[in-house]
Amino acid sequence: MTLNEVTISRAILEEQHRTFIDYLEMDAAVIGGGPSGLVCAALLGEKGVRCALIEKKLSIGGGMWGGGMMFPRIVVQEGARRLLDRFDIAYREFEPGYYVAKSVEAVSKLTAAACDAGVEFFNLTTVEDVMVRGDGRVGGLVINWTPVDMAGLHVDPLTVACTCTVDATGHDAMIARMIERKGGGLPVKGESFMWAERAETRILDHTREVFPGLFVAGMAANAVAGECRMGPIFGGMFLSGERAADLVAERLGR
Ligand code: 48H
Ligand code: FE2
Repeated sequence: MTLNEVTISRAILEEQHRTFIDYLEMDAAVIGGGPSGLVCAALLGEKGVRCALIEKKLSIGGGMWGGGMMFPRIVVQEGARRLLDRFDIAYREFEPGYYVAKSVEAVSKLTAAACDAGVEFFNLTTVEDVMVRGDGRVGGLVINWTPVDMAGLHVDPLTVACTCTVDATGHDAMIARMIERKGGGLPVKGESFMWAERAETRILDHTREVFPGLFVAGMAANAVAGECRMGPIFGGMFLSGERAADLVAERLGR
């Protein structure tokens, strides 16, 4: 057999176009491939929800790769240890209740779990707007290639429809802010000071449907609520992703 470059090109184009068309309508879209989005997408996939994860960057993983100040380690507290176990992420007990894991392993294992659960990944794709119609719900997303945005090119976007959307875009709570900017009546307070104990305890209450069809997870949940940040402890991100998956699944009747 001789390798044909055009066949290679056709394989990539046909496969990805079919997937894209398949996901023009979906149950759930998770925006952002950081820790909360990855956990949320993986667990939604495991529950049988047709779910896509949309990530604007080339790589999945968000702020987890860099650990704390570029030391590629994350800390997870007792309450979230079961999720390290569930996703087979190795860890060491540093002191009672403080578990330390490798950030590269954490990203990789969560990504692999989401792949295994059937989640489709759309990387290099930026959500630039949301669709809100007469029913007052977020019913779809307006997307474009990230390089179009980066180059400042005037290229109009495409649209996908989704029953539920999860804003897992981190500190900036990008999706919630889009609704706020357009006068949708969703106030985004912005995150407050570093206070790990408070931020990690309250994040689960902030992980909720903040606008019809829009759920917030991870740092975005705290940012919308005006809640504190927590630094490089990731238990709250994992637990918030899990909570968001439960809420979305419940909404979809799964
Ligand atoms: C598509 C987008 C868009 C868009 C952004 O920042 P993340 O890692 O988010 P979380 O909430 O899962 O995790 C937060 C954690 O990493 C962190 O920063 C912590 C715990 N900080 C505490 C502290 O005190 O600093 O990931 C968000 C992802 C990123 O990969 C973005 O590229 C992506 O969302 N994203 N994707 N369309 N419009 N906006
Ligand atoms: Fe952060």
